[in-house]
Amino acid sequence: MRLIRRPLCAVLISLFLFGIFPAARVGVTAKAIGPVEVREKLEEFKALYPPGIRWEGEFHGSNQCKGFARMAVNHIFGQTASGAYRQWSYNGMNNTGMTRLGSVTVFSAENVQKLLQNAVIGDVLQFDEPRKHSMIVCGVEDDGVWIFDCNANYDLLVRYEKRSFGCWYGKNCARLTLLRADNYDVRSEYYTLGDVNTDGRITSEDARLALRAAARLETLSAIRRTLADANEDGKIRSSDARAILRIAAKLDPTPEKKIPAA
Ligand SMILES: [Ca+2]
Ligand SMILES: [Ca+2]
Repeated sequence: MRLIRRPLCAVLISLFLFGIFPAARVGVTAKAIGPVEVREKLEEFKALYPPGIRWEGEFHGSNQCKGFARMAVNHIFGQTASGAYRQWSYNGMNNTGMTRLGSVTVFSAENVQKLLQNAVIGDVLQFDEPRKHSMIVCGVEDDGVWIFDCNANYDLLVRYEKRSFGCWYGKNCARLTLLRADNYDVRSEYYTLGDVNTDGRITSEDARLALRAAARLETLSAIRRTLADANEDGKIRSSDARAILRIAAKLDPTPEKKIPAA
């Protein structure tokens, strides 16, 4: 029996030394998460902590707005590969499991919109000292950003609302920083043709946006123009709005075509 065990041990030791076994253990990264899963996890979190409630809890050493935002981020993206809870500093420079994407120091609507032009659902917006505040980005539109946060008005209330890019104009703090979980794979985002407002569903609201764009009452971003051109003839006309409305009313099937977000 010993004679059989020894060669077996030798094989196992060789495998270990030559890195065949450790390969699964060394350099492990947290599971990559795409925007579709982020959206689902965020909805799950919003159901647990719905807008309007007061949150007076604590999350691994953080409370108020930051504790709430950290709790949401760790719920969506999980802990880091080494098992640490995701964390960031108020100035956005000292982070765990988070990447700083950029900052602005002058809070004009233009500067904030520029900072947010590549922001996606699940990113974090962080104000620096002395009036620090943490927020979760839930979507960026042409005229503002959807925010999910807690204690925005020193009342511990959870809020989900659209705020204009200029609403922080004149804010007395050092900078506003955009951060993203380091296991976020934003490139896996795809939109369905016809989903003009990119909320994951095709409804009459998408048809309305396409019709407004056709009548030049609405200026759509490049990706939304692509999504609004339902018949893919390169122009946005009322016929596109009609096609989208038919899909919304289930008279036509949902298009299979997916448009990459980035
Ligand atoms: Ca939609
Ligand atoms: Ca068209």
